[in-house]
Amino acid sequence: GLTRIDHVGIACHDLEEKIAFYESTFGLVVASREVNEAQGVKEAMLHVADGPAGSSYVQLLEPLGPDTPVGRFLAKRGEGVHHVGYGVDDVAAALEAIGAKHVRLLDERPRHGSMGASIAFLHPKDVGGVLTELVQAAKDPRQGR
Ligand code: V0V
Ligand code: CO
Repeated sequence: GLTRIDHVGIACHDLEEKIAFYESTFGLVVASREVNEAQGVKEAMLHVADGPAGSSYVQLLEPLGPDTPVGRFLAKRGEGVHHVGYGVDDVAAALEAIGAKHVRLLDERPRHGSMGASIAFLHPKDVGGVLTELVQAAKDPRQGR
């Protein structure tokens, strides 16, 4: 099952500007920055809190170009909440269980996510309009979570 909210993904035009906003407004601290070519994003994770099931973050996302998931989202809807990422213990097992319930999987197999996580997305049209990400954190705590 789902163990926590791992992160809320927020689409923006200017990553550095939004990082500065979250730092100065909420006092959040950047835990990691990464360019993920496969996902078409430059992203930063800002640490919010630590809980019994792991940590939670705000993920700020700037598109690498207009023809990417976040680039298309910004053109259509503008800046704002892009996806919710839930923690799971085993993303492959979660995909199998959820795929059996007529929810379309955007990823048949886990892919590389922020801070060494294994991630997979579910189609927003099958989750009430919410792009939903499953996140299995890296086992090695040095990788962040
Ligand atoms: C698109 N739609 C959304 C949406 N993006 N609805 C809710 N939330 C979103 N974020 C709607 C859109 O309004 C359309 O509905 C419909 O889905 C098809 O969208 P589209 O404009 O054709 O856009 P596409 O071609 O980008 O397809 C949308 C999907 C795509 C969701 C299939 O963006 C995708 O595969 N996303 C998964 C990968 C991803 O988002 N990566 C970036 C984050 P109407 O208007 O026709 O009704 S990477 C990340 O989070 C990482 C690395 C991490 O956490 O570690
Ligand atoms: Co994400």
